[in-house]
Amino acid sequence: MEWCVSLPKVELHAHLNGSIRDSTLLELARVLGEKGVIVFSDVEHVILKNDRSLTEVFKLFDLIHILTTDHTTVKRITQEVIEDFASENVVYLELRTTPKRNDSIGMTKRSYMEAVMEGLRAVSTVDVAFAPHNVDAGSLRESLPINDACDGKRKKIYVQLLLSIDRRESTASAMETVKLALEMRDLGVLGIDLSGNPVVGEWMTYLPALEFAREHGLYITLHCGEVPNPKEIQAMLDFIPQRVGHACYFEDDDWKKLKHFNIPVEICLTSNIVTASVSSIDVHHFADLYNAKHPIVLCTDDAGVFSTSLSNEYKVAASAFGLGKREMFQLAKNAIEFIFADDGVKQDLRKTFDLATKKLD
Ligand code: 6MZ
Repeated sequence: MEWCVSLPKVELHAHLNGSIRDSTLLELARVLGEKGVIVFSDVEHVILKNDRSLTEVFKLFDLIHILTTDHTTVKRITQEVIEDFASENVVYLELRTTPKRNDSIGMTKRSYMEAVMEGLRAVSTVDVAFAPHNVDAGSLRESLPINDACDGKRKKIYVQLLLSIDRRESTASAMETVKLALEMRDLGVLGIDLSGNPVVGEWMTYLPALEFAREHGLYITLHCGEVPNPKEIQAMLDFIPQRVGHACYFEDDDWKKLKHFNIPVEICLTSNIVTASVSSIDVHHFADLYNAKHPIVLCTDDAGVFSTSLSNEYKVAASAFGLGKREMFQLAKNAIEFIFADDGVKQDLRKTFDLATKKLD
């Protein structure tokens, strides 16, 4: 495990509200319990529970969203989540979150995202770098913090943002999120994710917003095949997103299409096993995709909800599929090729991995 922690890693599928520390959730629940908004003892065991079905996971998200409603808390969790990823040597993080509107506390999708940005700026344990849209590699380097991960003094983590569309949203609401993402490109927003309870909603509802996003140059990743839904899986693959998440319920035609379009897959082992989207680790599609050299990247999904970390996901892969250190290093390094940031960032990350090769031998 120690080795997996010291390995530099790239995290491409992490939901902000799913990555919160249990201790923070409990603290927030206690405060709301004291205010009489919730009954703490009812909520405590839900937070600490380990096994959760997919249905229970989405109930838990409803609870988490009650706990994290206000701007101050959104800022806090963003800061903590970034610090947690950085502390286990994640060197590049694409953090995704659903912009939320809550009229009762004057929250708009934009003000929610501004709170996220404040959290990003509040990180103090590491240098946070991001690559604004349309900046060439040369000037990008100058815009980065002076301290470099390579100098051994302070760590650096790239943080880029993806805005999520929740499957409960209408076309208009999804469109609002895409427009917000376009407005926030200079603040490190690179793309759009479609997520939320996979048994809710219809692909055609989100399609206009996703097409609009693509026309304007945003990158797109879709939760695809988290439950059996053959028509939707085919429609999503025909859309040719830049990446898909999960791909648990794919059939032969789906694998063919995925491979034909060479679409990278964000693999979330612990999440898939805990929610029983895959019945056991030894039948997980990681093995087939890995052996076929299809582009894949190990991710956490919801490190808080599933009590995992990216280092742990590498450890799980190593023991389940017999990967050695060299294979794990290569797997982690390959992920650079599937990030949504530009070539300047990729080059910088390749250097970070090359330097780490010597230390990790
Ligand atoms: C689908 C998921 C998910 O956006 O509020 N989310 N959507 N499948 C999953 N697999 C278990 N895990 C998380 O983070 C929480 C939201 O991310 C999505 C859900 O919409 C959830 O409400 P944010 O920061």
